[in-house]
Amino acid sequence: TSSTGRALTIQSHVVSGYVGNKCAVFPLQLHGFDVDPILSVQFSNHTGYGSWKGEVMTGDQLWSLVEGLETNGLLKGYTHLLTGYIGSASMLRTVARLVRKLRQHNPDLVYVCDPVLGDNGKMYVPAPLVGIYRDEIVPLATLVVPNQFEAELLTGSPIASEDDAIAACAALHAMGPPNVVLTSVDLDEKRCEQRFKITVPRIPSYFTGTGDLCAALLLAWSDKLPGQLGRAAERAVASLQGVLRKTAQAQAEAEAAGKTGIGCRELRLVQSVEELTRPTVTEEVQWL
Ligand code: PLP
Ligand code: PXL
Repeated sequence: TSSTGRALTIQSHVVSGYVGNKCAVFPLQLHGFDVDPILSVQFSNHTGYGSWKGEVMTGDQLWSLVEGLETNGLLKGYTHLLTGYIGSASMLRTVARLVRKLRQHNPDLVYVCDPVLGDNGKMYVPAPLVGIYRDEIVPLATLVVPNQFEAELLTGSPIASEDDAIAACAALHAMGPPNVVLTSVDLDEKRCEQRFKITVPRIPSYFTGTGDLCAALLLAWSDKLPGQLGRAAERAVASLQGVLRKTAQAQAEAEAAGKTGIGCRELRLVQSVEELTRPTVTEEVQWL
């Protein structure tokens, strides 16, 4: 366990609402990490609103920050790197360079990679990013956390059954990462590389930022519970479900009060300190 973890997190920033770094920084701070955010985009709000304003960071701009940190000896202390939504090929290739540089400073750097490509059958980044994640990024990850659709894109195989999900995990392991967590797997049907699954109830609502929060929580709990990814995932899932239940309740209250804007759907993160730090585990790991 580490109370002195230092995490660099490269993800979206939204002024209003909770996705990307707005989902990662606060939970990681609650878990005792020094958190250094880099903003891969700075948008007014998440793209689910249909319109937004703001800027996308380029690979060159990212590298300039890296050089600034290095010049001042600030690149040395990182124990963790977390990456989420990255919108351009140049930025993603620069991330690969950055991982190698961070590992020169700290060979034990833990890299948690959410290979954000899309969800529910729809891509929301340019298509060439699939090959870059597969060939250049995933091989560098300590823990990779694709959702079902992202795992399908990265492995090139559809996931329709539990056997397919296990095969996808094996294919992702074969690319390099020692730890793999598939998220939001939705199947038609209802060993020392340890395999587990966690079955959770579907909360009938619509959320954004869940994947981002999930990746941050997996980072925090797997640091607290080293070598026990199943237990760590159990707590991450419990925290996530706690936040989503609280959010769904707030959404229902907003709706009852006649509010309909998409802003009412934002995660109630700041209101969920207890869920984030002391989750009640109700869905336990099932070992496969
Ligand atoms: N949606 C829900 C309800 C989830 O619990 C999770 C992950 O745990 C995800 C989505 C994954 O999201 P993403 O597609 O953003 O990675
Ligand atoms: O939660 C993923 C995400 C990240 N970054 C931006 C987004 C979204 C989801 O809508 O809009 C900018």
